[in-house]
Amino acid sequence: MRRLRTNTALIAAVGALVIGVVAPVGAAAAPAPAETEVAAAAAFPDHSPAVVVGKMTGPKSTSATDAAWRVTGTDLGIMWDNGQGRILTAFGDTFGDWTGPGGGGGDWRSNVLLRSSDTDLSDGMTFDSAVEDAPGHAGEIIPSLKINGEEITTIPTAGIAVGSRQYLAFMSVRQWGAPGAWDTNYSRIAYSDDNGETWNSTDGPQWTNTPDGQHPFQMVAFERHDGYVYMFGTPNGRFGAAHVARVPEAQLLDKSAYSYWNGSSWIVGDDTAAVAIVPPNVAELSVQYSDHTGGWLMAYLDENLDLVLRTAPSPEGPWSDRQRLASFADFPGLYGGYIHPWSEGGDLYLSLSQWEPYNTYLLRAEIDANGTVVNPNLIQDPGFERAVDGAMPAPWACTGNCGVDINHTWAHGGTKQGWMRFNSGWIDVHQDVAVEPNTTYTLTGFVVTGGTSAAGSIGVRELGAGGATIGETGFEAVGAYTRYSVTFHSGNRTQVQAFVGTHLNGDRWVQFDDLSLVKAKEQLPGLSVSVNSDPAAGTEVVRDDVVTYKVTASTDSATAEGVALAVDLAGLVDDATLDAASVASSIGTPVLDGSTLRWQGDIPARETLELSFAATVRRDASRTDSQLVVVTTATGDRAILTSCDGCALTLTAVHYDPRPPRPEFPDKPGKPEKPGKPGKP
Ligand SMILES: [Ca+2]
Ligand SMILES: [Ca+2]
Repeated sequence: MRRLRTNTALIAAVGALVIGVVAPVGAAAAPAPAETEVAAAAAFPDHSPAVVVGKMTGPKSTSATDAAWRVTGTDLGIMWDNGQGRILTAFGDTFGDWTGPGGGGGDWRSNVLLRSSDTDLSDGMTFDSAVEDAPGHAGEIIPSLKINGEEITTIPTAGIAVGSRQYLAFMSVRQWGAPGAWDTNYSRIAYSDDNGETWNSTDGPQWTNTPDGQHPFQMVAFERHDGYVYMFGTPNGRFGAAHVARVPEAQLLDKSAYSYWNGSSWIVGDDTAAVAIVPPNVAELSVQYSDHTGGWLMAYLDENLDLVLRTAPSPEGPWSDRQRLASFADFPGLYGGYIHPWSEGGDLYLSLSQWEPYNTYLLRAEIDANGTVVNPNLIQDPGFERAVDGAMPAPWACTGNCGVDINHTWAHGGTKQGWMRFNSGWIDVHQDVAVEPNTTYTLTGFVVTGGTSAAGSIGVRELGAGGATIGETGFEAVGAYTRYSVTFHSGNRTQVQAFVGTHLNGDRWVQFDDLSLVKAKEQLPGLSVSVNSDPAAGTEVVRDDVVTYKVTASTDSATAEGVALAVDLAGLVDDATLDAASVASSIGTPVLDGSTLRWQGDIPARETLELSFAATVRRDASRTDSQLVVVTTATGDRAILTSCDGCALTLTAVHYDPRPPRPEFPDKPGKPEKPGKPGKP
């Protein structure tokens, strides 16, 4: 159907790729990307820096819009602040009975409107209400004739509030054409004085398309700034340039009050004066004035079918080079990419559409104060969309039985997701990730499970077989796709292995999709702990031996950090006697709490806490479990544990002293050896 891309279009788009490595804007001022980022970009062309935060619409979406309002398949998601504490979000052609792939199916509405008061976008975007035409059914807010060749549909392109009035620009689409092409009749502004519940879609200003189909304001983007509403525009379809007009915000419905940028000045009332401010191909653009950069941001779908970002000091430009936010390679069939108006402080949230499964996703990218895209997703092929068949694509790898499903009803995003399945033992899917040392990161993924319940986890560990876990978060029986996150600190590492894994108590499967590993917004200090004993772990000891233990803890913080240590001695004092007088620490005072030695306090910057104690092996040690086990756990008020060497430390008590007898206390002679078998003749 309409925006469907053919395979030919896809191949042509890939062949025409010109962006290459993401180009920084204002290169002189922009800091060089970290080496790991450069290496990642070089190793994996078309990598998408933006991450999937949540699914906005349809089945498995954050607010289950399919069940709530019969919004099962939809696209676009054009968002604006209604000036009353809510985000209004307009969607395009919407189907209650979606048959896909792409737009199509029963219960068709040309457009719908959902409202959101969600201020925490970091965990996805929820919707509170919809404009309904029946309970539980989102209604069409702008009617359309639904006659092909006359007016097949009416599609929202931009929204803005001025005072308590809501304005929505829409295009009257005469007919859909070849991939990326369609013909509009006109662009018009509808308005609502009841928070979007009802709309006047007939009386607002209208920009009728020209006979050649190249009128430059058929699809528009709105942004308010300095008393004006700026209206950025492109012709119908995806192959035109961007232009800009502006109108005093109180005169938004007065077409004669609009002025058009002609390259040097604003020309009132003459839309033919408008010149291109961004060259083709610009589609489905979205523009925001950013307090973070003190400039303008423009997101749109470019001719490579990537979602890109440009920045400018003023609406008319000059606009920077493109930076990729999300690629066709990672998000096949992507389009749209509308900026959430509550994006701030370097967070750039966008609604991205995917043709299959014909729904919208909340993406997050991060920009610095220059508008340069920074802190990209370090997971490659995060949604498994680069898989060419059912095999797990590199750089993903499996321990055990795993693969990729190609089925949009199973995937969280796009049409593919990872799976693993088996009956017993442990299985996991993993990817090595280059990281910067002493840095806080967050790993996130969407997981759903089935079959016999068992403990699973998503996390990071040391590279190599049996690598120690650095950080993880657990899951068991997960009935619907659920978002799991774990924040960890890289410590002294330059690589970690991200994984999703599960134990198995019987037939069990786990599906997972849309993983991300990014630098955390809040950088936290790392806490390193190590435990040593004398004699060392693994040594055999005998009665009356004295074992001394030393626990050290330090952080990489520039300030004092609150830390709590718990040294569980239960596995020691059943075999040895703690020498209470030996308990000492370099800072503060440890407390013996039952069989747990606790220390709590602040470790000053650049200082190391040393906690020590000693125990004497009892005569009956070998008649107990013979294992002298000391287990140490550590937590920080802010600091994250990065390593815990020797935190499970074991020595073994043996009955007979394997060493030569000491002359002053000779052991009893042992049993005489049995005579050996006589040798064969
Ligand atoms: Ca939220
Ligand atoms: Ca996917």
